[in-house]
Amino acid sequence: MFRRRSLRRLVAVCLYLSVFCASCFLYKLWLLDGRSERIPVDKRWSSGGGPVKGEIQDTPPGDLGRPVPLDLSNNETRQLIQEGMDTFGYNAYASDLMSVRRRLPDVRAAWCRMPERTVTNLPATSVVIVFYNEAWSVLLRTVHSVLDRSPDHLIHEILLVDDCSTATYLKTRLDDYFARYPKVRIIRAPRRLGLIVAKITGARASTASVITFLDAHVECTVGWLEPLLGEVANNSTTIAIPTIDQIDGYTMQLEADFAPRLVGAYRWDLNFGWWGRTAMKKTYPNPYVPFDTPAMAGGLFTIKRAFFERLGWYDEGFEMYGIENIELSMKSWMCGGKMVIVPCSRVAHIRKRSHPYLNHAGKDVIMKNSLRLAEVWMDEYKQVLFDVYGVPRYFEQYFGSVEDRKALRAAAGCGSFRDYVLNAFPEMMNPLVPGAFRGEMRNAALSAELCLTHQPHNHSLSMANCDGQQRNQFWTHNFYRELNNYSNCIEPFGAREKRDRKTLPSQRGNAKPTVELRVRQSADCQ
Ligand SMILES: [Mn+2]
Repeated sequence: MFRRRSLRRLVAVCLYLSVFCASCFLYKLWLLDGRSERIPVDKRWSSGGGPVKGEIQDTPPGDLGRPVPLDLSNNETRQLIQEGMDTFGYNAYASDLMSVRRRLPDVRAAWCRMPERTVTNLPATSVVIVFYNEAWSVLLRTVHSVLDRSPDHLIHEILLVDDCSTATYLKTRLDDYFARYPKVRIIRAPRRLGLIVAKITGARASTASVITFLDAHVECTVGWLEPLLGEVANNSTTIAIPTIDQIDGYTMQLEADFAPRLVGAYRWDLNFGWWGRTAMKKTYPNPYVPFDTPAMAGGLFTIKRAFFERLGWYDEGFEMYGIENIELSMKSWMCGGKMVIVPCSRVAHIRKRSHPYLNHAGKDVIMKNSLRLAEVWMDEYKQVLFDVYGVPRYFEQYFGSVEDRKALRAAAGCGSFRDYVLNAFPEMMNPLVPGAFRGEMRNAALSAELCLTHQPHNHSLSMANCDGQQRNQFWTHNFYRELNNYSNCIEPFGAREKRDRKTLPSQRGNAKPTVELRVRQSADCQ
C-alpha cells in the first residue's frame, strides 16, 4: 500500500518534471525565434564563412541582415571578392548575391515602436543620393530600402545624382531600371563635381520643402523616416540625423547593437569621430529621445531646404570630400539652429574597408578645406587650426578667396564660434592653452638678430638672420605640444622609424610632412 502510493507519487513527480522541462524547452525555442527577428546573428552564420557542411540554405543570402555565406575555398570566388574590394572598398560580390530588396530586422527599441510615437501631418521629403561608381546591387538596394520602408506619401521624390561615374552600367541601364519608378529622378553631372558640389546640385534640384541626404550604400530600416521628419517639422532650423548602424563591408552582415550610444564629435584638427554618449554633459529622460550632437558624420541627415539655403549650402570652394560635415555642424548651431541624433531612426550603412574614391584626392584637400572653414567660421579659434597645420595665417593664393563666405555668414545673422563651443560642445577642451606660442625663435644670448631657420633644401635647422617673412623662420608650439614650422615638426634625427605614425600631423588631416623633425615632450628629453 505504502509502496504503491510512493510509486504513484514518483511517477507524478516525473510527469510534472518532464512537462516542466518540455515547456522550458519550448519557451527557449520561442525566445530564440523572437530574438532572431531582432538580432540577426545565429551561430550558423556568425563565422562569416559558408554554411555549416551538410546544411541546406533555407533563406536567401543576407536575409534579415545575416552575413552572406561565401565559399572561400574557391579561387575564382576569392578573386571576384578581391576585385570588388579593390573597386568599391566593400564586397560587391557578396552584395550581388543578395536580394536588392533583402529583409532587415526591426532594430528599433520597443519605446520607438509604441503607438504614441506616431506623428501625423509630416511633410514629404526629397531624398538626395549622390553616387560615384557605386556597385549596381548596392545602389539599387539603397533606393529600394527607401521606397519599401517609407510611407509612400512622405517620399516626394528620390534624386540620384551621378557624379560623372565611369561605370557603364550606371548610365542607360540605370535609367531603364528606374523608368518604372516615377519618383526616382536621375541627375547627371556634366563633369566630376566631387561629393560636396554634387550634393549641392542635388539639393538645388530638389522640389520638396525638406531634403533628406543618404549615402548610396545604405539600407533604411522600418520606421527610419518618420522620426526624422518629426524633428524637422517641429523646428525648421533643426537638422535631424538618423542613428547609423553598420553593415560589415565584407560579409554584408548588419551589426545593429551599439550605434545609439554614440554622438558625433571632433577634435581641434576637425577630424570627425564618434564619442560615447557617456562623455557628454547633457542628460535626457531616456536613451531614445533625440539628443544634441555637436557634429555629424555628414552623409545622412534631414534638413529644411530653406534653412540649408540660408546657410549657404556648403562652401563650394571645398574640394572633393571632407570638412563639409563639420562646416554644416558649426553653421547649424551658430545660425539659430541645432543638430540632433534620432535614436528611433535607424539606417544601416556599409562600412567600407577602404576608400578607393579618395585615392585620387589631393593630399592637401583636407588642409585647404579646414583652413577655409576656420577662416570663415572659427573667429579667434581659427589660429588653432593654423597651428595644427603650421600655417601662420590664411593665404588666399593657396586656399582661395573666402570673401563671399564671410559675407554669407554676416547676412545669415550667425552667432560666435565661442558660444557654439560653450553651449553645443562644452566637452571640447579649451584649445587656447596658456604657454602656446607662435612666431620667431631667437637666442638672446647669441644674437637678437638671429632666428631659428628651417632650410627646406636639406631639411636642416640653423640660426640665420631674421627675415620677418613668417615662412622658414615661423614656428608654433601648438595645442599638440609639437614645435612645428608649416607642415614640419621638429623631432630628433633617426626617430622616424620608431615613432608611432598616429601621432604625426600627417594623420591629422591629409598633409604629409616633408621633413622629419620633431621635439619630444620634455619628460622624454632628460
Ligand atoms: Mn558612406
